[in-house]
Amino acid sequence: MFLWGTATASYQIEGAVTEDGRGPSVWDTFSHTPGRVRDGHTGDVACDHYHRYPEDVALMAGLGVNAYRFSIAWPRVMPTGAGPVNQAGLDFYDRLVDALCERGIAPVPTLFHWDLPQALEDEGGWLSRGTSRRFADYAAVVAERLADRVRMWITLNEPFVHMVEGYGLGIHAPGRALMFDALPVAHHQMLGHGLATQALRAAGVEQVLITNNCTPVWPASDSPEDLAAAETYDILHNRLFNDPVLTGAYPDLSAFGVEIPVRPGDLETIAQPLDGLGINYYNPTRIGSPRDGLPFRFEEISGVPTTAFGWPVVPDGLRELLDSLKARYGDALPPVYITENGCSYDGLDDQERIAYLDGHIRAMRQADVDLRGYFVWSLLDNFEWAEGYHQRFGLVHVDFETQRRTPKASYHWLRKFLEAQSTDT
Ligand code: IFM
Repeated sequence: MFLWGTATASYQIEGAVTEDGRGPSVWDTFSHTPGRVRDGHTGDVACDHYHRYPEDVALMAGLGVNAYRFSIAWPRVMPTGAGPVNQAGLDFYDRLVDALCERGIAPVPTLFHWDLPQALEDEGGWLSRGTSRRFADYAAVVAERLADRVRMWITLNEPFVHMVEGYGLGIHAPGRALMFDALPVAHHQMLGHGLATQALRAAGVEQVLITNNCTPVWPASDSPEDLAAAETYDILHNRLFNDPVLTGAYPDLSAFGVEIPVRPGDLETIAQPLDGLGINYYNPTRIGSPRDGLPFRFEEISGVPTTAFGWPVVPDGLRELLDSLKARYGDALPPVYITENGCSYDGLDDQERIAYLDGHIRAMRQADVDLRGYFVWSLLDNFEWAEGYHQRFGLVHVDFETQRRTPKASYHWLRKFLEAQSTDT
């Protein structure tokens, strides 16, 4: 059955950050540090989904989706990232999974969507190899509780974005600005993915995926310098995270001048067979020749509409991306799930979002890949990281003063669209 779903993440919607034994995450620390998040917004309350999940599940049922991708907050389950398990935290996901199953909506949890327990960050976070092992231990705990009802699991969300924004540029938690010295974070996340996959399999899990944020990389021109820079950026953004998982090898990272700490056996652990590759697509990236000490420079994509975030809207980029994955990995490419696609726009009559979703769904259907699912980012307006509540990605509007949910025009459009689909598109 083709999965049609919506996607969210724990810190972006749950709130209740000190309730029922949850420990602090790097995002609690970061958002409470003045100057880090626009207007000092935090995820303390967010969409209050921790308490309002029945209403949110009802909204999904009304929409007609058959799957829901959410993430599990590691610090709810293990408040210090390791050691004692907080059963009350697990109970929340237990209730959520039951509520979804009752409505015929397949739960698709992601184990890590950036809210690392602060205690683990204090020991080096993803710069430390120990975090990979801790991640597998945590995966085993969650699977033990939920695997009887959850068929499909996602290990990591967007390890590229977490490495670059969290550890390279410091614009996301944990706020480290190490530039390319952040590259070990890629390897430790990949190793964590491999170890967690083994733990999930040992717990009897049927389907395991990883979700990568991918972008088609467009060279600014045909000049050899621009072409080489585009290739370098493609390695950093796409291949660094897809190659080891799908081919068991890292691409050539010499352009970044940093060694990654690979030990014997790591690549075999990382390249566990997968049941699908999750792809988050938002826009292509145009890259030109090196500048300012970087081996590439970003160039604006002009002549196309942009979202409220200023991101270029290029639906065909999704087809291009999927076809390029097939061309690169061939039979090693497992079934593909679009685990996120969406846009930020204001207003309830969000015709731009309707056009965005319609265009991207049409484009993905033109790709020559084994496509098995599509999840809209996002069900609700939510905490958009360093932008706080300023970027609204939801099919459902949230009034953050009252927590009132109001379905937007795009919600009603998607409901009709889904009604018209046969179950196995
Ligand atoms: O909100 C994020 C999400 O957490 C990860 N993917 C991109 C979304 C929009 O920026």
